[in-house]
Amino acid sequence: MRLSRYFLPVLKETPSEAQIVSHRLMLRAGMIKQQAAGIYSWLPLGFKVLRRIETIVHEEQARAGHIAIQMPILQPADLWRESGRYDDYGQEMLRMKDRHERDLLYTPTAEEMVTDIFRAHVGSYKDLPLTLYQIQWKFRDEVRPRFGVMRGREFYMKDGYNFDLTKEDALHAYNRHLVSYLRTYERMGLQAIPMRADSGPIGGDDTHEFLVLAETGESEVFYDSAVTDIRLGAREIDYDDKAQCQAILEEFTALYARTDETHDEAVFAEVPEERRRSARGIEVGQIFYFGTKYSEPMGATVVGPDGARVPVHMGSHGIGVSRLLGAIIEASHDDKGIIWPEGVTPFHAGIVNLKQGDAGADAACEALYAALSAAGLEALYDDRDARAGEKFATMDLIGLPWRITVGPRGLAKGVVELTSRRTGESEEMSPEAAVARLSEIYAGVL
Ligand code: 5CA
Repeated sequence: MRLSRYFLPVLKETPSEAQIVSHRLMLRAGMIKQQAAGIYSWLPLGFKVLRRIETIVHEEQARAGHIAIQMPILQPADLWRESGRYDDYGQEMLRMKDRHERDLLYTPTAEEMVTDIFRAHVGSYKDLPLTLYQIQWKFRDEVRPRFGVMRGREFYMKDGYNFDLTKEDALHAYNRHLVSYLRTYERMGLQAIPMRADSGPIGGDDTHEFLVLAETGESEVFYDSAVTDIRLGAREIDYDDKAQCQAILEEFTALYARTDETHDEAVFAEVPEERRRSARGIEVGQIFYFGTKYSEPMGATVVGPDGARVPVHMGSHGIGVSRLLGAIIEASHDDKGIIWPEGVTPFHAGIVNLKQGDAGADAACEALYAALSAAGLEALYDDRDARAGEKFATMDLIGLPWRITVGPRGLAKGVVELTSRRTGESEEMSPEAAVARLSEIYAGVL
């Protein structure tokens, strides 16, 4: 993409309405525009990152054997009356009527609708296990929408639902989700710690929230500092292997890590004092096991091996896809702007032409742009007729992890400069070597 033809409405001033750094940077980098409290338009740069995050979520769901569907945003109230949640959900649910005076609602989550799909089409235990998920807009009329996409009213969420014959199978689905979420967040350059939490309006006994530690997080958390040393890394995972998924869950949840809802001072006191931490965290996902809470009242049953009909065991599992943009920026920025992890960056590299209009520099930038593209890498080429300082400031603000700087002085020596946004370190090399280096870096990431 050539910057002169892109739509990147960066702001020079720091917007006064934004209280936390990720919200400020998303507005300044021209990623989002607020349209009403907690409701945003996604501008090209923000939309691109949202799509990258969404793609990682889809890939990891597919790897775990989960199947994508898409359910409607507007749902009939009658379905929600069957579970009792139409009345229970309270003011967070946005309700409306159509022209025939039928009650509709904007989906805040979708347990009822997915259960309706299941009961219409699945009747035998032989069709289980089954996990269906979607990535879809949700609406919750939050009392205090704030911090930009972090607590929106309209937000983008991955919501998945497992259907199993037995509690044991459903707990395997729970474990499988936990493992796949760990992988998902690590690919985004994030450490999200599973913490024992409270189930709220979704209900159920077992639930973990995934928290990214950040001072601006809305949740208060208590943990053993040793949990921050555990990584999933590149280990091979067989999602059908119950023992392996259970072992990983145990590895990640053995140490104390809880949100304030389930915090227990007496148990916490058993953690060695020097490892006891209380901090703040951003909740980027949550998994639930709730058994037959929805399947029983809604008649989602299957014929079991002995011929009798039994309600299925279920759980639901969410990832805050739009919130993740805020969480990643909170975890990865400096005073100049965003620093995107390679896994989610909107462009793989930026090209800065120090002397736009200089025939040699222009030709070298064009050649570099073409070579990166041929290598499967997308560059943002700053071809504006602007000062070098302004170009650098824009690149630093929007946070591309790598920048290639091209100017007549370097070209005379046959070199360009490759700069890491994270470390600020620069290295001179031939344009071909820069392309090769970036190909190598992204080969380990894509
Ligand atoms: N049905 C379950 C799982 S699919 C569910 O709705 N879970 S949830 O309520 O925990 O939401 C899932 C994730 O969505 C949360 O972990 C959080 O990351 C994100 N989320 C929830 N509310 C908001 C909001 N107002 N703004 C942005 N993201 C949100």
